[in-house]
Amino acid sequence: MRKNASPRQVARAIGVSESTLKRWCDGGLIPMTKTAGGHRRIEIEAIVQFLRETGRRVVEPELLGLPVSVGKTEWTLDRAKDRIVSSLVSGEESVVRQIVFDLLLADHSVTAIFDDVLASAMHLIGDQWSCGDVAVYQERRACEICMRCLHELRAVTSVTNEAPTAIGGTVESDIYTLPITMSEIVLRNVGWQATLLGTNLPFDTLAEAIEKNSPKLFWLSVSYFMDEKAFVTGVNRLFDVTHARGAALAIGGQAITENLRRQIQYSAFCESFRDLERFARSLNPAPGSPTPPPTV
Ligand code: B12
Repeated sequence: MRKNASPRQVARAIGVSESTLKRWCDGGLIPMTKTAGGHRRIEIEAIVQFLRETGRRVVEPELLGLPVSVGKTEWTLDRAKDRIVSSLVSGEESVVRQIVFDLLLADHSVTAIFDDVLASAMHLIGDQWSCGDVAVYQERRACEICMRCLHELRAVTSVTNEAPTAIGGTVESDIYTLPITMSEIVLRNVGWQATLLGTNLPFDTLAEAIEKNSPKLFWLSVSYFMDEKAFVTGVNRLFDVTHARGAALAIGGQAITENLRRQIQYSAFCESFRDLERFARSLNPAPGSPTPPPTV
């Protein structure tokens, strides 16, 4: 994915005249930067936000570094999920990228894309793996394709330096990358300076990260752990460290059972990324967004 483009490229990509686009930029509807040489540049992230808010269609997406087939198909979340399952299993990465950006540009929320499409798709692939219809390499390739898509989505969700900070990771022996990466993007999308520490991290270093960085929010994704007793002790220690700094601990993940929830302390248990978004907004209400431009 490219980082920015010229007004001429953006105008062609969204099917308007260059003078109209420059008027929108000068009117503050689309943030714009200038190079040292005084040339106007527009961040792809700003165009994606503008298209989502205005519902305008992209006509030449490749000029923005997006898949050439983006913006030509209307998707329901269910139909998108089914198409993504078959594309992930067969390794058709460009189809997965196209659908994810179609949904994003059609202004589906990031949490809907994660909870209702990508996570559900991976659940179905897990079921197909467990009954032998999908091979291990297909499941792993699907994870890699999803991760590359997530990195592109992360590239179009930047945050300001004033934003409150959040750090997160997974505990020792938990090597699942998708849920923790999705959590980071969900938090960045609602205005948090969220940084993913990584997977498979001992409790000692997670506690040290909280002590050294004093985030306002610490999040844990738990898909797997080796020893329940050590896990419970570890999470309660992290809760004490965050609580002592007036920060919050949000936790989620399919390995957190009802029985486990009764043994661990946390500020919020999140069944889904929608839950995480709601909790993150309650800690840091988002400022009002700008009004959309008149149709031309
Ligand atoms: C991909 C995958 C792997 C990959 C992961 C690779 C990677 N790069 O991440 C690898 C190879 C690591 C793997 C390993 C194993 N796996 Co596996 N894996 C899966 C699979 C197919 C998808 C997982 C995934 O990413 N899902 C997508 C995420 C986004 O969904 P999610 O985790 O459910 O998250 C949702 C909620 O829990 C919540 N959430 C989750 N985390 C968080 C965090 C926060 C902060 C918040 C707010 C919310 C939240 O929101 C999400 C959206 O709704 C699942 C199938 C499934 N049902 O998920 C099996 C599955 C989880 N694996 C399973 C098993 C058994 C294993 C192994 C033990 C197999 C083995 N014997 O080796 C090992 C464990 C190894 C280890 N140490 O971790 C079983 C678990 C059964 C059980 N309940 O215990 C499953 C269910 C497969 C199956 N159908 O049997 N696996």
